[in-house]
Amino acid sequence: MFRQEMESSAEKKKSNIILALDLGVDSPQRLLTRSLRILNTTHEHLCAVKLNRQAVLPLGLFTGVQKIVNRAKELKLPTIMDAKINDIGNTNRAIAEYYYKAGFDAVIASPFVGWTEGLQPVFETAQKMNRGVIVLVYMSHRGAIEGYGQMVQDADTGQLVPQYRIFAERALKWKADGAVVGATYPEKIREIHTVLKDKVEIYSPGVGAQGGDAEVAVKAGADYLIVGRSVVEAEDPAKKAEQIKDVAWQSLERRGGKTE
Ligand code: O7M
Repeated sequence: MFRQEMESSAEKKKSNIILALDLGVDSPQRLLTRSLRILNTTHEHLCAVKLNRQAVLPLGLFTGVQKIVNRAKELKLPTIMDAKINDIGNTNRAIAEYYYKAGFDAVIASPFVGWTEGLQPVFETAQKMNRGVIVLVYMSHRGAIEGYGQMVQDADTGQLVPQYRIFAERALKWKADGAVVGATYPEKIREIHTVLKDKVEIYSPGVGAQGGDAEVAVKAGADYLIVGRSVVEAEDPAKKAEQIKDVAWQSLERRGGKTE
């Protein structure tokens, strides 16, 4: 359901850009006003909006953040809560339920906590409430290699494999609605894409401010690009969003679109 919502939003808007509404540290009132202003000016270039805990902390979930979620819904944009859920199952279940109740269409979760008493309750809650779960597979920052890139012993085969390959296989097995792979590592996108085989779409953050390139990331296999500072800190956020969208969408079309 979430996956279809994303696909139809992307198709309608001719955009595979997800805006990360990360506005740094400011007063709650100013953060809310600025968030809504940026959303209102950039929405036609977006296929979805992502919020992070850096917005939930100052704004509150059912007070400020929900206003942004509701505005996104009026603009027919799916919303993703980047909570990077990573606790025990009982806590994870409550966290997911709160975010879904606030209106989010999907949450992002960390596979490091595993399935049993880890992410299983999140996937169960998602199924019950008809929402999505996106899992991290390889993050965009340089330290990602220390966790996602470490060599680990595959419990099934006994062989040494990189952690991210196991996470990619879990994303498939768990029927995740998306996998996050940093745009800063196009070779990882390519490799993970061969595991996911278009059964799980790749969400790629790290374009612009972190050094990733939109065209390279999409060409490597990224389906959606998550973009924050390059847009929200631009002098003209709408123009910047449009520029990135044009590059990313054309690259996707040249690639032959998102194969089913
Ligand atoms: O474009 P930026 O660098 O300003 O913002 C990128 C956004 O993507 C920001 O909200 C990060 O929290 C998020 N992100 C990463 O930058 N790297 C990751 O590996 C994963 C995420 C993310 O979205 O996680 C789901």
